[in-house]
Amino acid sequence: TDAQHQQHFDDKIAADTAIEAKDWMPDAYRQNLIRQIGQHAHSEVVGMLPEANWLTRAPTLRRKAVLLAKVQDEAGHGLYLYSAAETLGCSRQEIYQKMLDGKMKYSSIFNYPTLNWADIGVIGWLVDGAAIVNQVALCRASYGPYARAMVKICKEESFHQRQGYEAAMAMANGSEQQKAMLQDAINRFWWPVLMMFGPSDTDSPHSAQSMAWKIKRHSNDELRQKFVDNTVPQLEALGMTAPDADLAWDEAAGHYRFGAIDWSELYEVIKGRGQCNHERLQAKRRAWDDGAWVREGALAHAKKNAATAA
Ligand code: FAQ
Repeated sequence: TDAQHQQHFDDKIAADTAIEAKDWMPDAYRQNLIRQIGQHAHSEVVGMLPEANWLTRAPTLRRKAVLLAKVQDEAGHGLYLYSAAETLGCSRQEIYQKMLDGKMKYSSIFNYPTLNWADIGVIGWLVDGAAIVNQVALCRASYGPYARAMVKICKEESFHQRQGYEAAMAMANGSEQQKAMLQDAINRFWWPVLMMFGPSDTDSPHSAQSMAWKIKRHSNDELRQKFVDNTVPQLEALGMTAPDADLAWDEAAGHYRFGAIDWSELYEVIKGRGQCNHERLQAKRRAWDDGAWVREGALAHAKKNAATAA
Protein backbone atom coordinates (compact mmCIF):
# COMPACT_ATOMS: atom_id res chain seq x y z
CA THR A 1 0.00 0.00 0.00
CA ASP A 2 1.00 3.66 -0.26
CA ALA A 3 1.34 3.87 3.52
CA GLN A 4 3.81 0.96 3.47
CA HIS A 5 5.76 2.55 0.61
CA GLN A 6 5.88 5.83 2.51
CA GLN A 7 7.07 4.06 5.69
CA HIS A 8 9.79 2.25 3.75
CA PHE A 9 10.91 5.55 2.16
CA ASP A 10 10.92 7.34 5.53
CA ASP A 11 12.98 4.53 7.05
CA LYS A 12 15.55 4.79 4.29
CA ILE A 13 15.85 8.55 4.73
CA ALA A 14 16.23 8.10 8.49
CA ALA A 15 18.93 5.45 7.98
CA ASP A 16 20.81 7.54 5.36
CA THR A 17 20.27 4.85 2.72
CA ALA A 18 20.30 6.38 -0.75
CA ILE A 19 17.03 6.54 -2.69
CA GLU A 20 17.58 5.06 -6.16
CA ALA A 21 15.81 5.72 -9.44
CA LYS A 22 13.59 2.64 -9.33
CA ASP A 23 12.65 2.99 -5.66
CA TRP A 24 9.22 4.25 -4.68
CA MET A 25 9.34 7.91 -3.65
CA PRO A 26 6.69 10.50 -2.81
CA ASP A 27 5.71 12.52 -5.85
CA ALA A 28 6.59 15.79 -4.09
CA TYR A 29 10.14 14.47 -3.46
CA ARG A 30 10.45 13.55 -7.15
CA GLN A 31 9.13 16.92 -8.34
CA ASN A 32 11.36 18.84 -5.94
CA LEU A 33 14.42 16.98 -7.20
CA ILE A 34 13.50 17.56 -10.84
CA ARG A 35 13.22 21.27 -10.01
CA GLN A 36 16.56 21.49 -8.20
CA ILE A 37 18.59 19.17 -10.44
CA GLY A 38 17.05 20.76 -13.55
CA GLN A 39 17.96 24.26 -12.38
CA HIS A 40 21.41 23.02 -11.46
CA ALA A 41 21.89 21.53 -14.96
CA HIS A 42 20.69 24.75 -16.61
CA SER A 43 23.17 26.72 -14.47
CA GLU A 44 26.05 24.62 -15.74
CA VAL A 45 25.25 25.19 -19.40
CA VAL A 46 24.27 28.86 -19.11
CA GLY A 47 27.33 29.28 -16.89
CA MET A 48 29.54 28.48 -19.89
CA LEU A 49 28.62 31.80 -21.52
CA PRO A 50 30.29 34.44 -19.30
CA GLU A 51 33.64 32.66 -19.47
CA ALA A 52 33.33 31.64 -23.11
CA ASN A 53 33.18 35.39 -23.75
CA TRP A 54 36.94 35.52 -22.98
CA LEU A 55 38.17 32.37 -24.73
CA THR A 56 39.23 34.26 -27.82
CA ARG A 57 40.93 36.96 -25.77
CA ALA A 58 42.79 34.94 -23.13
CA PRO A 59 46.18 36.62 -22.55
CA THR A 60 48.35 33.54 -23.21
CA LEU A 61 48.07 30.15 -24.89
CA ARG A 62 48.29 28.46 -21.47
CA ARG A 63 45.43 30.54 -20.05
CA LYS A 64 43.38 29.82 -23.15
CA ALA A 65 43.92 26.05 -22.95
CA VAL A 66 43.02 25.95 -19.26
CA LEU A 67 39.92 28.08 -19.72
CA LEU A 68 38.81 25.98 -22.68
CA ALA A 69 39.10 22.84 -20.56
CA LYS A 70 37.12 24.44 -17.74
CA VAL A 71 34.29 25.61 -19.99
CA GLN A 72 34.10 22.13 -21.54
CA ASP A 73 33.91 20.62 -18.04
CA GLU A 74 30.85 22.77 -17.35
CA ALA A 75 29.14 21.31 -20.42
CA GLY A 76 29.96 17.83 -19.05
CA HIS A 77 28.49 18.77 -15.65
CA GLY A 78 25.32 19.87 -17.39
CA LEU A 79 25.11 16.48 -19.13
CA TYR A 80 25.58 14.46 -15.90
CA LEU A 81 22.90 16.56 -14.24
CA TYR A 82 20.40 16.30 -17.11
CA SER A 83 20.95 12.53 -16.98
CA ALA A 84 20.36 12.51 -13.21
CA ALA A 85 17.14 14.50 -13.76
CA GLU A 86 16.01 12.03 -16.44
CA THR A 87 16.29 9.13 -13.97
CA LEU A 88 13.35 10.81 -12.20
CA GLY A 89 11.19 10.43 -15.29
CA CYS A 90 11.30 13.94 -16.74
CA SER A 91 12.17 14.61 -20.36
CA ARG A 92 15.45 16.43 -20.90
CA GLN A 93 14.06 18.29 -23.89
CA GLU A 94 11.03 19.41 -21.92
CA ILE A 95 13.00 20.91 -19.04
CA TYR A 96 15.51 22.45 -21.43
CA GLN A 97 12.65 24.09 -23.33
CA LYS A 98 11.27 25.44 -20.07
CA MET A 99 14.62 27.08 -19.38
CA LEU A 100 14.70 28.58 -22.90
CA ASP A 101 11.15 29.90 -22.33
CA GLY A 102 12.21 31.51 -19.04
CA LYS A 103 9.94 29.14 -17.08
CA MET A 104 12.72 27.34 -15.24
CA LYS A 105 15.52 29.09 -13.39
CA TYR A 106 19.29 28.93 -13.54
CA SER A 107 21.74 30.50 -11.10
CA SER A 108 21.48 34.26 -10.73
CA ILE A 109 25.28 34.64 -10.92
CA PHE A 110 25.41 33.99 -14.66
CA ASN A 111 23.37 37.11 -15.39
CA TYR A 112 26.32 39.37 -14.63
CA PRO A 113 28.68 40.46 -17.43
CA THR A 114 32.38 39.58 -17.69
CA LEU A 115 33.92 42.96 -18.47
CA ASN A 116 37.62 42.19 -18.37
CA TRP A 117 40.15 39.36 -17.95
CA ALA A 118 40.25 39.75 -14.15
CA ASP A 119 36.59 38.66 -14.09
CA ILE A 120 37.64 35.24 -15.38
CA GLY A 121 40.05 34.67 -12.50
CA VAL A 122 37.44 35.92 -10.05
CA ILE A 123 34.72 33.64 -11.48
CA GLY A 124 36.93 30.57 -11.14
CA TRP A 125 38.03 31.54 -7.65
CA LEU A 126 34.78 32.90 -6.16
CA VAL A 127 31.95 31.44 -8.27
CA ASP A 128 33.42 27.96 -8.48
CA GLY A 129 34.54 28.33 -4.86
CA ALA A 130 30.94 29.02 -3.83
CA ALA A 131 29.69 26.19 -6.06
CA ILE A 132 32.05 23.74 -4.32
CA VAL A 133 30.84 24.66 -0.83
CA ASN A 134 27.26 24.04 -1.98
CA GLN A 135 28.07 20.90 -3.98
CA VAL A 136 30.25 19.17 -1.37
CA ALA A 137 27.15 19.19 0.84
CA LEU A 138 25.10 17.76 -2.04
CA CYS A 139 27.48 14.77 -2.34
CA ARG A 140 25.49 13.44 0.62
CA ALA A 141 22.07 14.26 -0.84
CA SER A 142 19.57 11.44 -0.30
CA TYR A 143 18.97 10.81 -4.01
CA GLY A 144 21.75 8.46 -5.19
CA PRO A 145 22.14 9.52 -8.84
CA TYR A 146 22.38 13.22 -7.83
CA ALA A 147 24.83 12.57 -4.98
CA ARG A 148 27.10 10.45 -7.21
CA ALA A 149 27.12 13.05 -9.99
CA MET A 150 28.22 15.62 -7.39
CA VAL A 151 31.29 13.64 -6.39
CA LYS A 152 32.78 13.78 -9.87
CA ILE A 153 31.66 17.36 -10.41
CA CYS A 154 33.33 18.49 -7.16
CA LYS A 155 36.67 17.03 -8.21
CA GLU A 156 36.59 19.03 -11.44
CA GLU A 157 35.25 22.09 -9.66
CA SER A 158 38.21 22.16 -7.30
CA PHE A 159 40.54 22.31 -10.31
CA HIS A 160 38.44 25.21 -11.62
CA GLN A 161 38.71 27.03 -8.33
CA ARG A 162 42.48 26.66 -8.29
CA GLN A 163 42.91 27.83 -11.86
CA GLY A 164 40.85 30.91 -10.96
CA TYR A 165 42.83 31.62 -7.82
CA GLU A 166 46.08 31.16 -9.69
CA ALA A 167 44.97 33.61 -12.40
CA ALA A 168 43.93 36.07 -9.66
CA MET A 169 47.30 35.59 -7.94
CA ALA A 170 49.14 36.52 -11.14
CA MET A 171 47.23 39.79 -11.26
CA ALA A 172 47.65 40.44 -7.53
CA ASN A 173 51.42 40.16 -8.05
CA GLY A 174 51.32 42.30 -11.19
CA SER A 175 51.33 46.02 -11.98
CA GLU A 176 49.24 48.61 -10.13
CA GLN A 177 46.84 48.55 -13.04
CA GLN A 178 46.43 44.77 -12.83
CA LYS A 179 45.85 44.96 -9.07
CA ALA A 180 43.18 47.60 -9.63
CA MET A 181 41.49 45.43 -12.27
CA LEU A 182 41.41 42.50 -9.86
CA GLN A 183 39.99 44.61 -7.03
CA ASP A 184 37.32 45.98 -9.38
CA ALA A 185 36.30 42.45 -10.41
CA ILE A 186 36.10 41.37 -6.75
CA ASN A 187 34.00 44.43 -5.96
CA ARG A 188 31.51 43.58 -8.71
CA PHE A 189 31.26 39.83 -8.01
CA TRP A 190 31.43 39.68 -4.20
CA TRP A 191 27.77 40.34 -3.35
CA PRO A 192 26.30 38.41 -6.31
CA VAL A 193 28.45 35.40 -5.26
CA LEU A 194 27.01 35.56 -1.72
CA MET A 195 23.54 35.52 -3.32
CA MET A 196 24.30 32.23 -5.10
CA PHE A 197 23.48 30.38 -1.87
CA GLY A 198 19.85 31.48 -2.14
CA PRO A 199 17.63 33.63 0.07
CA SER A 200 18.18 33.78 3.81
CA ASP A 201 16.84 30.81 5.76
CA THR A 202 13.85 32.78 6.96
CA ASP A 203 12.80 33.43 3.32
CA SER A 204 13.67 30.10 1.73
CA PRO A 205 10.40 28.29 0.95
CA HIS A 206 11.96 24.92 -0.02
CA SER A 207 14.54 24.57 2.75
CA ALA A 208 12.52 22.94 5.53
CA GLN A 209 11.18 20.13 3.34
CA SER A 210 14.46 19.65 1.45
CA MET A 211 16.34 19.38 4.76
CA ALA A 212 13.78 16.90 6.12
CA TRP A 213 14.28 14.80 2.98
CA LYS A 214 18.06 15.20 3.34
CA ILE A 215 18.39 16.62 -0.15
CA LYS A 216 19.91 19.68 1.50
CA ARG A 217 22.22 18.89 4.40
CA HIS A 218 22.96 22.48 5.38
CA SER A 219 20.86 25.60 5.15
CA ASN A 220 21.50 28.44 2.70
CA ASP A 221 22.86 30.69 5.46
CA GLU A 222 25.13 27.99 6.89
CA LEU A 223 26.76 27.40 3.51
CA ARG A 224 27.06 31.13 2.83
CA GLN A 225 28.85 31.54 6.17
CA LYS A 226 31.19 28.66 5.39
CA PHE A 227 32.07 30.27 2.06
CA VAL A 228 32.85 33.63 3.69
CA ASP A 229 34.98 31.91 6.34
CA ASN A 230 36.91 30.04 3.64
CA THR A 231 37.37 33.04 1.39
CA VAL A 232 38.39 35.99 3.57
CA PRO A 233 41.87 34.55 4.29
CA GLN A 234 42.31 34.02 0.51
CA LEU A 235 41.36 37.67 -0.13
CA GLU A 236 43.90 38.74 2.47
CA ALA A 237 46.61 36.54 0.97
CA LEU A 238 46.08 38.36 -2.32
CA GLY A 239 46.23 41.76 -0.63
CA MET A 240 42.66 42.46 -1.77
CA THR A 241 39.53 43.50 0.12
CA ALA A 242 35.81 42.75 -0.01
CA PRO A 243 33.43 45.65 -0.71
CA ASP A 244 31.88 45.28 2.74
CA ALA A 245 32.68 47.72 5.56
CA ASP A 246 31.01 45.37 8.08
CA LEU A 247 33.19 42.37 7.30
CA ALA A 248 35.01 41.49 10.54
CA TRP A 249 36.36 38.47 12.41
CA ASP A 250 34.21 37.50 15.39
CA GLU A 251 36.62 35.76 17.73
CA ALA A 252 33.96 34.44 20.10
CA ALA A 253 31.88 32.92 17.30
CA GLY A 254 34.86 31.76 15.23
CA HIS A 255 33.29 33.26 12.09
CA TYR A 256 33.62 36.31 9.88
CA ARG A 257 30.60 38.59 10.29
CA PHE A 258 29.43 40.29 7.11
CA GLY A 259 27.09 43.11 6.14
CA ALA A 260 23.46 42.95 5.01
CA ILE A 261 22.77 41.48 1.58
CA ASP A 262 20.57 43.50 -0.78
CA TRP A 263 17.94 40.81 -1.36
CA SER A 264 15.98 42.99 -3.77
CA GLU A 265 18.86 42.56 -6.23
CA LEU A 266 18.66 38.74 -6.06
CA TYR A 267 14.89 38.79 -6.58
CA GLU A 268 15.17 41.16 -9.53
CA VAL A 269 17.75 38.91 -11.21
CA ILE A 270 15.71 35.76 -10.49
CA LYS A 271 12.66 37.42 -12.05
CA GLY A 272 14.59 37.93 -15.27
CA ARG A 273 15.58 41.54 -14.80
CA GLY A 274 19.33 41.18 -14.26
CA GLN A 275 21.93 42.79 -16.51
CA CYS A 276 22.38 39.82 -18.86
CA ASN A 277 19.24 37.66 -18.50
CA HIS A 278 17.99 38.59 -21.95
CA GLU A 279 21.39 38.13 -23.61
CA ARG A 280 21.97 34.72 -21.95
CA LEU A 281 18.62 33.28 -23.04
CA GLN A 282 19.04 34.71 -26.53
CA ALA A 283 22.42 32.98 -26.85
CA LYS A 284 20.97 29.65 -25.67
CA ARG A 285 17.96 29.90 -28.00
CA ARG A 286 20.23 30.69 -30.94
CA ALA A 287 22.48 27.72 -30.09
CA TRP A 288 19.42 25.43 -29.89
CA ASP A 289 18.13 26.62 -33.27
CA ASP A 290 21.56 26.49 -34.91
CA GLY A 291 21.97 22.91 -33.65
CA ALA A 292 18.74 21.66 -35.29
CA TRP A 293 20.64 20.12 -38.22
CA VAL A 294 22.81 18.07 -35.82
CA ARG A 295 19.74 16.66 -34.05
CA GLU A 296 18.08 15.88 -37.39
CA GLY A 297 21.24 14.24 -38.69
CA ALA A 298 21.69 12.12 -35.56
CA LEU A 299 18.05 11.00 -35.73
CA ALA A 300 18.32 10.07 -39.44
CA HIS A 301 21.53 8.15 -38.70
CA ALA A 302 19.90 6.25 -35.81
CA LYS A 303 16.91 5.35 -38.02
CA LYS A 304 19.18 4.13 -40.79
CA ASN A 305 21.19 1.99 -38.33
CA ALA A 306 18.01 0.53 -36.84
CA ALA A 307 16.71 -0.32 -40.33
CA THR A 308 20.01 -1.98 -41.27
CA ALA A 309 20.00 -4.00 -38.04
CA ALA A 310 16.40 -5.11 -38.70
N1 FAQ B 1 19.73 31.90 -8.49
O1 FAQ B 1 13.70 27.93 -1.25
P1 FAQ B 1 15.00 28.25 -1.91
C1 FAQ B 1 27.53 26.21 -11.03
C2 FAQ B 1 15.43 30.20 -6.28
S1 FAQ B 1 27.05 26.74 -9.47
C3 FAQ B 1 18.54 31.60 -9.05
O2 FAQ B 1 16.15 28.54 -1.02
P2 FAQ B 1 16.28 25.80 -2.81
C4 FAQ B 1 29.00 25.91 -11.25
C5 FAQ B 1 15.13 28.74 -5.98
O3 FAQ B 1 15.45 27.94 -7.09
C6 FAQ B 1 25.35 27.28 -9.56
N2 FAQ B 1 17.49 31.13 -8.35
O4 FAQ B 1 15.36 27.08 -2.97
C7 FAQ B 1 29.55 26.71 -12.37
C8 FAQ B 1 13.67 28.81 -5.69
O5 FAQ B 1 12.93 29.00 -6.90
P3 FAQ B 1 11.75 27.97 -7.41
C9 FAQ B 1 24.35 26.19 -9.64
C10 FAQ B 1 17.67 30.95 -7.01
O6 FAQ B 1 16.24 25.07 -4.11
C11 FAQ B 1 30.53 27.66 -12.13
C12 FAQ B 1 13.55 30.12 -4.93
O7 FAQ B 1 14.64 30.91 -5.34
N3 FAQ B 1 24.30 25.42 -8.42
O8 FAQ B 1 26.67 26.14 -11.82
C13 FAQ B 1 18.88 31.23 -6.37
O9 FAQ B 1 15.91 25.04 -1.59
C14 FAQ B 1 31.07 28.44 -13.16
C15 FAQ B 1 13.55 29.94 -3.43
O10 FAQ B 1 14.82 29.49 -2.91
C16 FAQ B 1 23.16 24.86 -8.00
O11 FAQ B 1 22.12 24.98 -8.61
C17 FAQ B 1 19.94 31.73 -7.16
N4 FAQ B 1 21.13 32.03 -6.64
O12 FAQ B 1 17.75 26.39 -2.57
C18 FAQ B 1 29.13 26.53 -13.70
C19 FAQ B 1 23.25 24.03 -6.75
N5 FAQ B 1 18.73 30.95 -5.07
O13 FAQ B 1 12.43 26.70 -7.79
C20 FAQ B 1 29.66 27.32 -14.74
C21 FAQ B 1 22.03 23.19 -6.51
C22 FAQ B 1 17.47 30.51 -4.89
O14 FAQ B 1 10.81 27.79 -6.26
C23 FAQ B 1 30.63 28.27 -14.46
N6 FAQ B 1 20.94 23.95 -5.98
N7 FAQ B 1 16.83 30.53 -6.06
O15 FAQ B 1 11.13 28.64 -8.60
C24 FAQ B 1 20.78 24.23 -4.67
O16 FAQ B 1 21.60 23.87 -3.83
C25 FAQ B 1 19.52 24.97 -4.26
O17 FAQ B 1 18.59 24.85 -5.30
C26 FAQ B 1 19.76 26.47 -3.90
C27 FAQ B 1 18.41 27.12 -3.58
C28 FAQ B 1 20.65 26.57 -2.66
C29 FAQ B 1 20.39 27.22 -5.06
